[in-house]
Amino acid sequence: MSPLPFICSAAVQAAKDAGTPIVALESTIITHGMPYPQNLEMARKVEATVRAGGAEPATIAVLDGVLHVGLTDEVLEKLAQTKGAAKLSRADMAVCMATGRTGATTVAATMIAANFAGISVFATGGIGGVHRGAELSFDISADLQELAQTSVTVVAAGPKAILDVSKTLEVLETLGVPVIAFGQDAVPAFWSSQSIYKAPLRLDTATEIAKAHKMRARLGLPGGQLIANPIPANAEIVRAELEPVIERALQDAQTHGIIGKSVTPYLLQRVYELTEGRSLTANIALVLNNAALAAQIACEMEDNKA
Ligand code: PSU
Ligand code: MN
Repeated sequence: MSPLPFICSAAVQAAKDAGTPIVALESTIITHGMPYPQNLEMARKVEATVRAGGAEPATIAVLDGVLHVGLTDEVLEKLAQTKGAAKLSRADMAVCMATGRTGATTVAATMIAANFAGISVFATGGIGGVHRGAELSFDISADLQELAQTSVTVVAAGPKAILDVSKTLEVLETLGVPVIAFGQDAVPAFWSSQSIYKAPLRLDTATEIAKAHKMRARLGLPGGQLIANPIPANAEIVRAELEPVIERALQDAQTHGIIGKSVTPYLLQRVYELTEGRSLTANIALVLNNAALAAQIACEMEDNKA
């Protein structure tokens, strides 16, 4: 057994031994972000997309107290149907492991595990950020702090549109996190490819993204990069259509007194209901798109090791 408190799946271990690039994947999106069975379908397709891109997927979760880097299909299937899994961020991981429980990793916790396992690229849907009304609720995702301190390049479709995108960008700037739009000037907004905000940085190739990641390390800068990869145009729900839906979901959350960790899963579920499932179709499309780019970046990281 590994002296470090995590286990690599046989496939991930083989990739490590062979020097195959690896892409980390989170599990909260499976347990708290999408309903079954679409979550399982999504998880499988994301893994297949990473493989098609020449990298090995490593989905991360804590199962009965053990941190797993890479899940077998059987485990993935079980996790997708688990009702009581905890949602693990930086604050929760150690307690979950110490008490032998099962939990899914958020962006923050997945970054910690990936870094620990020597994986530098991670694909997800959207990162957590500053919630609307945070000036009153103080609800700011731990994902932002994690990006500031853990050296993993995270490929996402921008901050989730349920958030305050402008405040999220401000906090990321304060924390010194590079927000890099991929192939366009605007920050993408999760279900929509465009927001009204110009991204602080833009890169157009996976090669440059990998180079920038390594340059940060050479400069001794801690922390990762956020690659904001727009949802493909044919899958997006445009902003004008989505905004009233988000407003309504936010009102409902307030009426029902939803706070803390439950806010994001509640809002995603409510937007899903209010768009009659279209938000989920878009969510799956953007995750797949991010997985493909993450695989390219991971391959580039390996190529120019120097
Ligand atoms: N991306 C998705 N769906 C999700 C998430 C991301 O497409 O459910 C999850 C991620 O795990 C992210 C979390 O870290 O939502 C943010 O939660 P919070 O706002 O409570 O920090
Ligand atoms: Mn929160």
